[in-house]
Amino acid sequence: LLHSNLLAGGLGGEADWPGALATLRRLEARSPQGAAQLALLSEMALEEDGSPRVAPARRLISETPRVTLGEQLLSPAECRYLRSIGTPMLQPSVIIDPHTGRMVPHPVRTSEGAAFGVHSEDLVVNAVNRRIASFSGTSYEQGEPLQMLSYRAGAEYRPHMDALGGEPNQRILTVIVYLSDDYGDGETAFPRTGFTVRGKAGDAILFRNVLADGRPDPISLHAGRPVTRGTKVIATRWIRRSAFRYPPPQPLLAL
Ligand SMILES: O=C(O)CCC(=O)C(=O)O
Repeated sequence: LLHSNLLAGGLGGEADWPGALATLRRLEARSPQGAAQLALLSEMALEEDGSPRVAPARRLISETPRVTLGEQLLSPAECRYLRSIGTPMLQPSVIIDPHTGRMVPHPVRTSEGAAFGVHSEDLVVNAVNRRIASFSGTSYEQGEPLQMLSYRAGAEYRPHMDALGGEPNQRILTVIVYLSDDYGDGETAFPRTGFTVRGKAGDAILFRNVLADGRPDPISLHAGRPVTRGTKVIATRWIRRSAFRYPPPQPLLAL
């Protein structure tokens, strides 16, 4: 399974979607997880490289901030699948400490989160990421690992910007996909203009984090309002200006 993930993601070599699919098919009979992935993939209309054959529909729902809605970007089965593989990996969410650059828990973000990184980006997650790239008019390579966030009653993500201070390869765009909708309140809010949005499960929103000159756009300040009932689950993909690379391991940074 890991081999097929790496082939699809192009880690350690050129991305090879047909090779990744063939590897997964060989495992189908003895791996329920592989079979579940193939069942979901068979419902997607994909190009040879795993990207969608038809670009997802987009609708502008706010001018300031400029927010685009992708209705039913993910199917109910895809939302269920992401929740089922992400939930066992959930950890308390962290933020980047601006003074030390380290990831630390903080009351600004009381959700739990999981990242589908190198080892856990399976072919379904990979195809979802390629669909997000098509929806946002960017390349698959520009995206950071897909993150799942889960907010129980009382949890929130207070107003913040996704753009990073002093980062040359800036997070220019954010895509949020709603993976559940049976919860109270918990809207995504843009407090500078008062715009709020709460997608149905499967819907996605896209917004820009930087101005035309590349500096962080203050209008992109946004929050996940406190959830009052049930569990809100979303998937977020932060999209960089150019291809995203994992930072070098800590010991290299300290040299
Ligand atoms: O929970 C939300 O609606 C907002 C999430 C968010 O701010 C983010 O993922 O950057």
